[in-house]
Amino acid sequence: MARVFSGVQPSGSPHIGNYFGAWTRWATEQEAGHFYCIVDLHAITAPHDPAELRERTIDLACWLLAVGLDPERCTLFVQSHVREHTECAWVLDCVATMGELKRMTQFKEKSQGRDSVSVGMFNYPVLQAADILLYHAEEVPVGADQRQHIELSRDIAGRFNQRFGQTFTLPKATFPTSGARIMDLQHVENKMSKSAQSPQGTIDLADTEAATRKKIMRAVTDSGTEIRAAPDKQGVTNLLDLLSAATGSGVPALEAELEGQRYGDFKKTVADAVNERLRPVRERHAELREDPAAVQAMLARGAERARETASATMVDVRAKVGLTG
Ligand code: AQP
Repeated sequence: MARVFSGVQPSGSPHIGNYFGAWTRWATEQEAGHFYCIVDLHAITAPHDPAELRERTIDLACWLLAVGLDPERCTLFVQSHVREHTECAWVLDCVATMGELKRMTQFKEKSQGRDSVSVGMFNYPVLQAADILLYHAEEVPVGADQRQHIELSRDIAGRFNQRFGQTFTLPKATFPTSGARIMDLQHVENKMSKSAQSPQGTIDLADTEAATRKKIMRAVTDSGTEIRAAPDKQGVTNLLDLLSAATGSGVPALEAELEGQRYGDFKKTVADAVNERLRPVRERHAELREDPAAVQAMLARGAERARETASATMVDVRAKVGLTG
């Protein structure tokens, strides 16, 4: 079985893009040798409120448990609890190049329009490489937006191995068949995101069923009538992808099933499917929120387990690089 690592930032309210793009596979494929991480150090690369970050970290852990991650079957932990991540990132910073980091499209997008951009935001793909490489992950289940970062991790690992001898496993990204890139419901050219400008375009896991329905009913479509996936029908294509992710049916089968339906009825079908899928997750999340101390204790145990692997990797890395500590 492949070793797996994947992470999520506690940088905002989690949404259905996170859920369908990454988390559903985390829950269904989890087993020993899988590491799932709340990457809080990534969340401080942009301006943030410390109290909010603390609160969001616990809340995110509750969502991951609610989705079905089982700390007895996999390792769930918080990145900053395992100091080896930052140490490894520094070593990899000395292997990565400015040129390759400058090519990262997510950095270009996220830094656009900001007066000042932190060094952390620029080199966070290197910290992400450290996250993955510390656990010798072979597979990284992510949404399509992360493809370039995982390729960078692979390049950095290969270069390190060439320079210092075989140390790191070369990871590869894996993507879901549907829901790999859920788009914003109002601005369909942008991916759905925690930091989206319009809350109407993003369905948060924490939204009520009524709010979810309202957002889907108001989703941008087009002036046509056909329910089919096509490059000139981005809104409809996105809703079909969402329905496919929520129901497990393929898009061609859905197109055949929905033929002749009006957009309004189609949207109702999508809203019902999404709400149905999220109902048990939302209910379980509300229960877990009642005992934050238990969640914190579970995260401490996860960090202990993660540290065993991460510290063994760093012993090897230090020796390979020539550090005497
Ligand atoms: N719209 C999306 N569709 C499919 N997958 C998505 N993911 C994020 N958005 C979508 C996947 O969710 C996982 C965790 O993402 P993250 O929180 O670590 O970072 P992100 O990709 O930067 O997510 P956001 O929502 O866009 O956050 P902000 O706005 O804070 O940057 C990843 O596997 C990601 O691919």
